[in-house]
Amino acid sequence: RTVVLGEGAAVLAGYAGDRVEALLETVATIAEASPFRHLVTPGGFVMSVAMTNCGRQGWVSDRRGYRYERVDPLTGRDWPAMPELFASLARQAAAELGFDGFAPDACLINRYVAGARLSLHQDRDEASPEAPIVSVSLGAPATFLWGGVARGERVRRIRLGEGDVVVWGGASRMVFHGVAPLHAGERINLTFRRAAA
Ligand code: MD5
Ligand code: FE
Repeated sequence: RTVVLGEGAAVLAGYAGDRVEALLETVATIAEASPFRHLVTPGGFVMSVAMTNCGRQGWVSDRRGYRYERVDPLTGRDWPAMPELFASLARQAAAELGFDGFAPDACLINRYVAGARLSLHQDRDEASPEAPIVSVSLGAPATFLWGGVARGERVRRIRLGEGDVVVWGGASRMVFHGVAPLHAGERINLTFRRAAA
C-alpha cells in the first residue's frame, strides 16, 4: 500500500516486510563495530536520539557543526560497510517512486527510546540533493512530523510502524520534518542518503 504524502514523497506501508528481522540483526552487527552514541549539537545540546552509521560516509555532529565523515570519530576506523541487504532495499524503494539508480553512500541509523525525539529540521548536509532520502522504520511505532519547505508551515503528523518505508525526493526533499517524543519501547530508523556528489 502506497500513501502519497506530496510531490516525490510517499509511505510504502510494510514495504520492508519479511526483511525486518534480518535488518535488525544487521543493525546489531553494525553497532558492535561502530556503537550508538549521543551526538552533541553545535549549540551544545546532547541529542536524545542515539546514532551510528554505515556506508562510505557517516553523518556526525559536534560543537564545530554538522557534516559527513569517512572515519567514525568514536573508533578512528571507517564506518562499517553498507550491507547489500540495506542498499538493495533502499534502491528498490526509491525506484517505486521513479528515482531509478539510487546508490546511497550513507546510512544514518537512529535509535529512539521512550522520550527521545528529533526536532523539526531539514536535511541539507548532502552534496547530492537531487537524490532522494529513503527511511525505514523498525521496532516501536512513532509519530513523524512533516512540515513544508519553510519553517512556519503547517505540520502534519504521520504514524510510522515497523516495516514502513518512506521515500522523500524531488520537491519534498527539503521539507522540514521531525519525530515526536517516542511513547514507549525502542525504535530504529535507517535513513539512506547520497552524501557525496
Ligand atoms: C527518523 N530521521 O525517523 C527520521 C527519518 C534524520 C531524520 O529525519 O535526519 O535522521 S528521515 C526523514 C526525512 C529525511 C529527509 C527528508 C524528509 C524526511 N522530508 O522531506 O520530510 O529518524
Ligand atoms: Fe532528517
